[in-house]
Amino acid sequence: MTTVPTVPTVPTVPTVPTVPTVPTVPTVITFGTFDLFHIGHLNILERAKQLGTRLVVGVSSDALNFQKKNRYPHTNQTNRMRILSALSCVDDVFLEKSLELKAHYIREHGATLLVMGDDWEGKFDGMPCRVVYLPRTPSISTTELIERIVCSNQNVQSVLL
Ligand code: C2G
Repeated sequence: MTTVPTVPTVPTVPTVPTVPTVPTVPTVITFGTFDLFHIGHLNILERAKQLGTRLVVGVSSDALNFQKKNRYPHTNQTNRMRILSALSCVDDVFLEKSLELKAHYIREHGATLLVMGDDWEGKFDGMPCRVVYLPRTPSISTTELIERIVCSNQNVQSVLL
């Protein structure tokens, strides 16, 4: 009888970094692709919402993602927007079509605080509102998830062949 190797288990939920103490504002804005939605995405959205009354999310379009990363997201923009809209911590979503339009989106949505993960530290300092970079959730990313899935799929294939 063939034994199927065990698929490596997903590590337990990574430690959630704490939110810096800043006064809350009426509208917080954040941006991202949020492809293959995972716990790191949920953590930053929940922490962003804690900093204000309303959280608006700019979801990078499929085309913008291709420009940034030279590949299309696995989940298309319509479904990524639907997933984000369904979250209780998210009040509004819109499509982010260009990185150059960030200041315009911030004004359009009346946001006074921009929240991003600290992998973007210093990148948005010239924006027309305050910017807070929150620590990323460790040990999880869309790229790592894809690698883990491919690896476990290869393990299963090698047994079946
Ligand atoms: N994030 C996090 N912890 C992780 C992974 C992601 O806190 N383990 C945060 C990122 O720092 C980012 C948000 O989740 O603030 C969305 O991540 P991505 O979808 O990877 O965003 P990205 O494609 O980098 O787009 O204008 C949009 C920007 O270009 C961000």
